[in-house]
Amino acid sequence: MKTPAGRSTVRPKASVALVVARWNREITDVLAAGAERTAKEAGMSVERFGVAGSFELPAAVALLADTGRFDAVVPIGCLIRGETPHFDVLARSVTDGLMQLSLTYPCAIPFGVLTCDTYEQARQRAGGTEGNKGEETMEAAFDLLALRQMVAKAAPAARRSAAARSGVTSAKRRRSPGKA
Ligand code: DLZ
Repeated sequence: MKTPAGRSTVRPKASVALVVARWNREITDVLAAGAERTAKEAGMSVERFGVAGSFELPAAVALLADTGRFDAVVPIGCLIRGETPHFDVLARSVTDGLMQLSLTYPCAIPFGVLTCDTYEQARQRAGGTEGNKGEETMEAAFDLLALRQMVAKAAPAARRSAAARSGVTSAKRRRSPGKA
């Protein structure tokens, strides 16, 4: 499923929601553009939504995932360490919130939130020396989508072999319990 470069070769046509935090907008706009470009190049449709800051990302992701309209919901944000503990509190709660959602919903939910000590570090990760992490975030969503597609294809075969192991044939399954 992966090329030597580590990129998923399976590119299912998919519908993507991009949720972009406006805090540190000069950074998040570049990340979002990278993510959107990557999705569109793969033939996916993209709808873009905005929230005030990274704190609002998990709530927005949950709302969008609940609609059932999207194969992937991709949060984009940028947290930069300040002089108060705010950064650590936000970084932890946003990360935990998004992780929890990614385990709860069947749609692909990658992590597109930069957590940087300095603005310069963020800039280097938004189209600078460290690349564009928005593109990488979208690629991560592709991998999850490809995995989902693979598992969905494998599921019927897995059920058949499990049934065969337990001696249950489809004929037996079709009989009503009373006639067994
Ligand atoms: C309040 C705040 C601070 C201090 N720093 C950031 C940040 O670096 N990146 C970010 O995305 N948002 C920040 N916010 C805003 C919060 O995420 C949130 O939007 C507000 O507290 C309103 O709920």
